Amino acid sequence: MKARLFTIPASHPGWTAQLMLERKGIPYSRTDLVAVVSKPILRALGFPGVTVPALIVDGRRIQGSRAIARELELIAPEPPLFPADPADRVRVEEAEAWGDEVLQGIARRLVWNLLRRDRAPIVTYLTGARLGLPVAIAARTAAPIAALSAHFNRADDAHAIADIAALPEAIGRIDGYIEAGVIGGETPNAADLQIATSVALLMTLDDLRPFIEGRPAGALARRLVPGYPGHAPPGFPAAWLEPLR
Ligand SMILES: N[C@@H](CCC(=O)N[C@@H](CS)C(=O)NCC(=O)O)C(=O)O
Repeated sequence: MKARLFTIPASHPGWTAQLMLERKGIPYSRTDLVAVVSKPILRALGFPGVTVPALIVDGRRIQGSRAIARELELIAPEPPLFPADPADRVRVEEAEAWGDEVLQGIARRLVWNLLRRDRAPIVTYLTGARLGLPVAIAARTAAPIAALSAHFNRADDAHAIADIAALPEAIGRIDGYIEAGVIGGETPNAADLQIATSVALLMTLDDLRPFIEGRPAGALARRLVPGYPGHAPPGFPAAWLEPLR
């Protein structure tokens, strides 16, 4: 079996796809694309959409972290990413969908909002990147990429303020999933791997980490996603962080 994963450096759903491939023991190669430029490249590679993660496996093109989870489950059923019990599976799929549709966006917008105002930390998010060009050069082209990414992802200040205000509920929800045993078990499921990468990305921000790291959600991310790249010093206006106090 031949698998090739296309992602963007420090992409949280890209990291989810990687963790799933690794858990399944599927050998793969990884190509990191520069954000924004990734869109036409993915089209040229024959993918229907313009986002990562995107996977070519045995000639088939699969795009999206949730679609990839299901494809990998078919190709390599062990260890499972979904519970065998139908009711448990519904709960895991519901948590996974929330992680994809809600939590991912919160993390993505907050990071791009911060990097748009302070570009210095961008280089840290490129740690270990397989871009095919030196990280220092990629970092130098980062200003327009950060501005465009913030624009495409609607990472404006109004969204960032709302996203920070939504964090207490989001982290509480993850802690609730852990307490209910939906995620956080010994064998990570698709929802674990979907949610933990977004939490890991949020914890790269010094402004947010203190609010998350002592919580079950933070411990889950540390356990499942060690070594997530990126570190940004405080940068949000203090008033925005009021909901976290
Ligand atoms: N929610 C989808 C979409 C993922 C998504 O939006 N990925 C971002 C990177 S985290 C992307 O490809 N953005 C395009 C860009 O930044 O140019 C998934 O889980 O696969």
